[in-house]
Amino acid sequence: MGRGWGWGARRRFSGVLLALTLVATPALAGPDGATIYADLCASCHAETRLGAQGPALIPESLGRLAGDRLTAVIADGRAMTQMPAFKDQLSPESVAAVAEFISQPLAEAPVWGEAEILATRSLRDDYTPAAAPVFTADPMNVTLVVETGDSHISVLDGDTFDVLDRFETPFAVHGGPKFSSDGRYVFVMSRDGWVQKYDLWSLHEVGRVRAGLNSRNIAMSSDGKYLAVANYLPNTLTILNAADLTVARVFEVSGRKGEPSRVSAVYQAPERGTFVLALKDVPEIWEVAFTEDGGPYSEGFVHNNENGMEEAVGVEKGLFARRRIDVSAPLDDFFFSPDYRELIGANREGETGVVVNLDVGREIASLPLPGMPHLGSGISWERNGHRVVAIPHLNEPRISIIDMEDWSLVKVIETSGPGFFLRSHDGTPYLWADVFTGEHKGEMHIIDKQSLEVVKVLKPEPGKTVAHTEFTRDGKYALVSIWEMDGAVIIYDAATFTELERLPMVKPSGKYNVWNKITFEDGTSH
Ligand code: DHE
Repeated sequence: MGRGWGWGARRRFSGVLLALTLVATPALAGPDGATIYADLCASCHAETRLGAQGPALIPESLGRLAGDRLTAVIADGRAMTQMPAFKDQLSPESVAAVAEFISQPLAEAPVWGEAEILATRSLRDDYTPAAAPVFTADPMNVTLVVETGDSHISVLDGDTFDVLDRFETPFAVHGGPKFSSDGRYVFVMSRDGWVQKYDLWSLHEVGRVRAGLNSRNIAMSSDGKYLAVANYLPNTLTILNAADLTVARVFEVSGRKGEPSRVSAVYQAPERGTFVLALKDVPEIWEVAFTEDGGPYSEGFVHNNENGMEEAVGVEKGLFARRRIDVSAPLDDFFFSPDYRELIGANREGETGVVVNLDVGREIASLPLPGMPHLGSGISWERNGHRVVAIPHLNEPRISIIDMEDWSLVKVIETSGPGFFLRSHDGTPYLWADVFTGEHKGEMHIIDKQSLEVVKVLKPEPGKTVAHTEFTRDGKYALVSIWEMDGAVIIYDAATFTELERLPMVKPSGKYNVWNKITFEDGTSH
């Protein structure tokens, strides 16, 4: 299930499989998942189940891969990966036993500190940094397409849509890759905690390191020096030096009273010189300074208390000074006002969202947001002199539009199904909203940003998942994924919605334009 797991090795295994299966299936006790795992799976996924050439096989990583979906992967293998099919060698009972075994939590929480992280760090010895881009295309209009089907990223020339390079990524890339502010380097994260650095001028990988064992997302500091990695396992925030992928700091994440917590997500707040993260198991937000002198927090964090009086809230100073902000419930997902003074957060199981003013360090408003709001996909723009934010809901066919000045609900736009991603651009009057699940998963809604009406529904490939849009630097073209193994990226004229071209891709997911990302273009994600 990963690099290095060859067919030869699999054939060597098959000769002894019958014996192994018999050993693993005593007549009375039934098959023993642990023994089968040790015999057949550990060579790729590690005895610890934390992953090696193949991905980690622990509940945190398996996520929604449970029940029939999990047994199907073991029995049938995974197309376009090194994961073989075991159905000819294991009985359905043995497959179920090993699925049950890998679905159990690890007996002990693994240690993953600086030493363990550094032991995984590898820099490519065939990499030489180029003095200038090795291609003639506009480096600011380069667009990356993450192809999750076979763990690759295609690097597209945003003018001609030619593929400049296609490089291998770690398995299961999640979230948006993060660019250095000059657009030269990009950092990619996988759910197993691998962080990969790639040089967009040289079109070459620089190296990779495993910053966590199960990770959520990454954030790049605006000065390009640090990369924060939000982890579920262990309960840490890892801060890497972006230059060489060494460890700058590992924060053990726990609440004021020492309660350990996973990190929901981390983002950079450039105006504040901080990383902002939410704790998933404790009702706290953290702000961590990334400037050498602690920037605005060089004297420690202060905030205005309920009486409007300034008071010190943290004694930490300087680089990586940390401030804790209490919230009423742990936040799964959040979004910021463009000046990063306000954070809009939600707990996906709740019915409301909250607005936290980061300057004063407390909640200032609540919002009606039922139906699993996906704030991480929120986008904002100016409408009638007010900034509004659009938020999709993961299990309801609607998009909420909120006024960011008085925090009122402006409109709920009905769509044909629950969506995952929204995208727009200053150069277009429309926002593009997908439907990710259900019978209408092939539909893309085009919504007028001023009237808030759906003006068109595109159905490029009925029955297939059509999702995630990105624009070219000028906003003239929209790139949309047909999110299937035999998928494609469709190039649309963003003004007429005419399909211009299809680029064949292997389960393309997110797409990221260098310019739109590094300039925080209105309508893009963090
Ligand atoms: Fe994501 C971004 C959380 C499931 C594909 N997703 C994000 C971000 C968060 C998040 C916090 C923003 C991070 C960033 O870019 O820095 N995602 C979650 C979940 O909590 C959820 C619902 C459950 C989970 O398993 O973690 C979830 N996400 C998924 C998927 O099932 C998707 C569709 C397929 C996959 O790759 O796992 C998926 N998420 C994405 C993508 C982005 C993303 C493609 C980046 C979008 C962008 O435009 O920036």
